[in-house]
Amino acid sequence: MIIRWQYSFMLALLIGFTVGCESQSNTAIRQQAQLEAEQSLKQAAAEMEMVTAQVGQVAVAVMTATAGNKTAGTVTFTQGADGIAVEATIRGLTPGDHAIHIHQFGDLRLDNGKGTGGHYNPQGHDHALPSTEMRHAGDLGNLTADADGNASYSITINNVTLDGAHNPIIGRGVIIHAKVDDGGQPTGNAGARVSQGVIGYSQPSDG
Ligand SMILES: [Cu+2]
Repeated sequence: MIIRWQYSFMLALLIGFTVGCESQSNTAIRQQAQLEAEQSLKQAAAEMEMVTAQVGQVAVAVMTATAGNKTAGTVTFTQGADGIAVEATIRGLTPGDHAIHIHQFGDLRLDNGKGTGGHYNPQGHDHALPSTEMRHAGDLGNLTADADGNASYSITINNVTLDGAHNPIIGRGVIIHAKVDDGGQPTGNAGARVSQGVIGYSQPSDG
């Protein structure tokens, strides 16, 4: 009799314990799943916010002449929803076409522009003009100077970001060359570097 009572008691305890554990662990799993779902939602929202924040962000390269040249001006990079709008306003060129590239380094210590290294090409593509999608990330094509040596050039690119994960360009160099970029290998036969600048964050305008 006593044995049977003890046995029933133990059984009841065991069942109670097992059920308790199960419901406890189910609750824990549910809570964990909920937590994870909330976290991934929050992360997605944060990423969205970051992309939205980057739209409208502007970077600028102030271009100065290399030794023996007088080519100068500005190149701005504005992040839009569909890519980066590049706008160059340059003076002091010889009339005609001139290559414009993003080069690897933002190092202007050499007065011949060579401190900026080669073309910015993180994906290891062949050199090409912007009409070719697979090209150096820094291949911006050519700007055309008028008879007075002034050039305005606009191009929208989506193979780089200002400071995102994909081919970031902030802190890198911009070079304008003496000659036209003919799209040839390895770097378009564009000749000497007549103007150099570094891509930096622009001061937000008050307006
Ligand atoms: Cu170049």
